[in-house]
Amino acid sequence: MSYSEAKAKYAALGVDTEAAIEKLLSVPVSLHCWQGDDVIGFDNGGGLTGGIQTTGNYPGRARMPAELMADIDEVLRLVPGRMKLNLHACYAIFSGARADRDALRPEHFAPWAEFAKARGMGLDFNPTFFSHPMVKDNLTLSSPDETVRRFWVEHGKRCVEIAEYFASETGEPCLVNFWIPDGYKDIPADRIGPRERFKKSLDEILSIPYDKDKVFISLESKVFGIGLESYTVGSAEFCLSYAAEKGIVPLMDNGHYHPTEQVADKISSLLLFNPRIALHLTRGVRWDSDHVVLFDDETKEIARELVRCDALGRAFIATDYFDASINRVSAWVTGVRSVKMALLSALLEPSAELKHLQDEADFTALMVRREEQKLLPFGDVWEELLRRAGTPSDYLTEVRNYEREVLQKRI
Ligand code: RNT
Ligand code: ZN
Repeated sequence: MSYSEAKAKYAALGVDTEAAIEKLLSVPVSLHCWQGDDVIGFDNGGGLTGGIQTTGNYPGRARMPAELMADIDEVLRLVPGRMKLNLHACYAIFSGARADRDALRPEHFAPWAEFAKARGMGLDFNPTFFSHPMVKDNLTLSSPDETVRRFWVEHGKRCVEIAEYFASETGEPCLVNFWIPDGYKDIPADRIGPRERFKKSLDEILSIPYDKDKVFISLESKVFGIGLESYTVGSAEFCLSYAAEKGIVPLMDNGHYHPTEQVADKISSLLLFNPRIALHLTRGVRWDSDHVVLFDDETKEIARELVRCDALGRAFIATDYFDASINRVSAWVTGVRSVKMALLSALLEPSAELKHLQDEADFTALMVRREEQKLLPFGDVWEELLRRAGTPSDYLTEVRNYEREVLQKRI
């Protein structure tokens, strides 16, 4: 079927495909830089800690800034619409002397600012509270060791400054997301102590002045990590309450809840109490495994909620996964395209009619209409969008060429 026929089919339901395509192309998705190198970065010995894990050893991992940047460029060529780039502090680039995490400065990220500016992209940022010797007994901002705690508070402050630099350089707001791995493998004897210290540390970090129109600080909760199964300092309750009290942004990662919990269902509640929300889109398989995001029911329902709640302008949308078992560029592209496909399909939903059926309690018709919609020619609208964005449709061929020309030569 051609796009014009698809357009007519959607129009019959009152859906404007032109408006959907235009809207989708304008919504930025923040690309996580860490899919390209298995969350290793450039400032440490290469071991990933913090209760997260990449699995697989597919060849071609980016080992240095130039390789990671080249891979990101390849991804950008293969995904349509607006993008931001989401960096972690461990991706600092040192031209001269190295700086530890508590001494990072904007200059250590100047090549990334140049990279983003040259591509017309905004930047987001994350302090890195893992893969570092100052993580003591699996604790950072909640450590009872004052030297450790202060080191990480300093790191947090430096990262807020770097986020402000990114925002000034790119002219786009920068989301700086705080996630700490802190927790215990076994049943703690003191649950409130670490949380008190975490709260105090965050208060200290937030005490530095920053431009609230340019820098948005978010806090990401979690349920558990590997080796940290019994207790997580930054739990959902802690992070939501803290964000609400301080007026910062709550961030939900859809891998960070019990498997039957749905982030899609949580979005509306957060939107009623927070001007902004942030999301990490991932795919947990039985646990927070960070598989590549797919165009699946979970992702589609999250996208529908964002659209139905008219929240695309209030949500910071980012990807967050790491698969080292397949071509990493392909993993990146599949995940980002899935997010964008989910958003486009949400924009193509005749939501006014469905809401009406719900309010009329006509659940029979609601079910039938929803099932019918699954057969609409979504693929033709997506193909048209790719064509307009100048994005290749068959990205597997492109990825294979890149693998042959570039990735295989890294061995
Ligand atoms: C870990 C969190 C966190 C990280 C990144 C690398 O479970 O999801 O967001 O994945 O910061
Ligand atoms: Zn995350």
